[in-house]
Amino acid sequence: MADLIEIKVPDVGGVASIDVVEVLIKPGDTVALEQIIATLETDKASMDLPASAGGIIQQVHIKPGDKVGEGSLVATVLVNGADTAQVAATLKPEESTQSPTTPAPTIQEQPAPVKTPEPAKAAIASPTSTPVIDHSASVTAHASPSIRLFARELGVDITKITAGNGRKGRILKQDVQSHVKRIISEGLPQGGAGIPSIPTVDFSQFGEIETQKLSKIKRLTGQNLSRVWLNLPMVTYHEEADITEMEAFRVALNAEKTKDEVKITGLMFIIKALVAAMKQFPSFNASLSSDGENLVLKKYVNIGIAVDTPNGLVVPVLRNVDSKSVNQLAIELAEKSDKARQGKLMPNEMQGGCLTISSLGGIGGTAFTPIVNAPEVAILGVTRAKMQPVWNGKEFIPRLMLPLDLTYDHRVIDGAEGARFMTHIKQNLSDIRRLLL
Ligand code: CAO
Repeated sequence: MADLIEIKVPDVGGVASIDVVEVLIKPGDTVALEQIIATLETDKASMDLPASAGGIIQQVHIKPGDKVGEGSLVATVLVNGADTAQVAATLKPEESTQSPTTPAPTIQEQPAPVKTPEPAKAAIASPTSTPVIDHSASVTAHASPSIRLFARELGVDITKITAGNGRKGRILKQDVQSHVKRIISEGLPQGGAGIPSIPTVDFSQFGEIETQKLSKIKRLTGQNLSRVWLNLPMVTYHEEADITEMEAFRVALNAEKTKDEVKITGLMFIIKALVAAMKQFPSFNASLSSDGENLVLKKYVNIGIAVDTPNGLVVPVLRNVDSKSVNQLAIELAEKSDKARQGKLMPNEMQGGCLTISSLGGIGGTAFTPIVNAPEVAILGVTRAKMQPVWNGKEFIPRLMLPLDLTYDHRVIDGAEGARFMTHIKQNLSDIRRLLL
């Protein structure tokens, strides 16, 4: 027995336009009744969308970035014998009258007429706490709305609970309770609690003013940056790399390119040098567990690149950069930064980063103190290279010097390790042949 069932967006309180943030299913997946299949978001709320039928996903009709409304088709599910009984619970009585002996159709067979169960109520968790710069699963807490609500009532930031005891790490009530107990017993700061707020000032008393709404990206980035600032003990270490030879090589490479080909900027070599240093110092390719007890070491190397866009800062992630050439990285970054500036970057293209580079080199600067994109443990800042007189033991010679700034989480990286890491990057940039070693 088999039947095709449509899963639709339920009534979410009259909201007309809902953003699809994450789609957790693909054709061929088997889903259980009530399994979360997508995350939706409005201006005020984040929602887990449960499957209103269990079975095999035939087609997924939404993708991240789509806008949906009540009744929008989310997916079509092929429900087999056992699962039909599950659907029956959510179907109107007249919709659940199938013969239990009907064999499941193959893909080639004519599909059974599509039935639409009552859409399950979307699970609402409001307001969302998911930041735009979301590079780790730990930020996207897996918890049901009731648990999110429970956490909020206790003033707990649920993203601090990285792994729950539920199925697939889902956060349970007892996980929230244990987290609170730990905070109380250890006296750990929750972030921001008790900090006096900036006073509200009526600026119009001093002259003409205009109020502009911050973009969504700026608001969410601001929340994330404040959270990091309050939670991480950060140190910034400054260094300079002699890139005179690297720059000559880069200019020569670009001279060989046609005008349609993507040019190589120094950033590509910086990515390469950073990755080499991360391989040498694995604690830089890691995240601290929320209880501060363990370091999670990553065997993959994905690098986030901060991109300046008209709507604010976004961080697309270049994946598996250790297996990509300088040319491939240049092409990929050009594509991703174009997409970012057009606001077309998908949420999954901004996730999974291991370390971030914030390069202001195209603009200027001599040094700055970037903020770590936690739960990453460090961020590399880059400002503008300039010719400087460098003493070679006998005389001053003109060399192109690149300023680098490394901010790291001092709970994970100590000062000496930070200095060694930067020395490694500096040596590799000063003589890029070392990157072959
Ligand atoms: N020193 C000297 N020149 C530099 C340089 C540096 N460190 N970095 C870049 N340049 C030059 C490039 O070579 C390029 O020169 P040409 O126009 O002659 O080719 C020019 O500056 C512009 O480079 P770019 O910025 O377009 O390219 P990029 O690969 O260096 O950077 C990107 C790409 C996406 C990182 C950048 O465009 C960007 O958005 N930067 C801003 C990031 C930001 O806002 N960070 C702050 C975050 S807050 O922590």
